[in-house]
Amino acid sequence: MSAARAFLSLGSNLGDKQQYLRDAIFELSSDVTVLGVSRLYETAPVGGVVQDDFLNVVIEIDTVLSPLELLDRCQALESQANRVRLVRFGPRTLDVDILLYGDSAIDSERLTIPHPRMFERKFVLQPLSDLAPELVPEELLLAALGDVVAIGML
Ligand code: A4P
Ligand code: MG
Repeated sequence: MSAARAFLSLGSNLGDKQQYLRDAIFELSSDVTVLGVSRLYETAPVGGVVQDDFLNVVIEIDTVLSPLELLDRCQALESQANRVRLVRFGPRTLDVDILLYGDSAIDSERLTIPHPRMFERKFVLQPLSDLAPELVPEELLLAALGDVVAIGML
């Protein structure tokens, strides 16, 4: 299978957030090529659950994994980070979502690409625009939800 360029969103709002993000990228780099990492953002929680602020980044990768293989890999990273699913949209040590996979459009039981909520969320669009501004129209970025502040690099 030929390689595809994909974008992943990583978020954490429990424990040593920065370390969870670093570890996930380090782990991933053993089987995908990490092409870029956005700035690190501190972001207000979106989705209605009262919880601590998140740290969010977006990474760009080159991968020979299929979309479902990549999802399995992302979910394995979440389990490794001791993530326990208690509340939908609620606190988590690590959330890894596939935003875009080449120009694929997928709508299956386990996987929807582009990620269905990415275009309304500033914690996704702002870091994505660091890496690929051509993919993020200015109007969408302005209309997107949630406060985000760049706090440096991971
Ligand atoms: N799934 C379908 N499509 C995808 C995709 N493109 N990437 C399925 C990853 N997973 C995908 O996800 C539920 C199911 O979505 C998976 O089993 C997979 O088959 P989950 O990660 O288990 O559950 P979740 O994260 O609680 O739900 P979901 O729907 O992923 O939540 P979101 O939309 O990711 O929201 N606020 C800030 N500031 N920063 C954040 O990072 N994150 C969330 C989570 C809410 N608010 C936030 C943040
Ligand atoms: Mg998720």
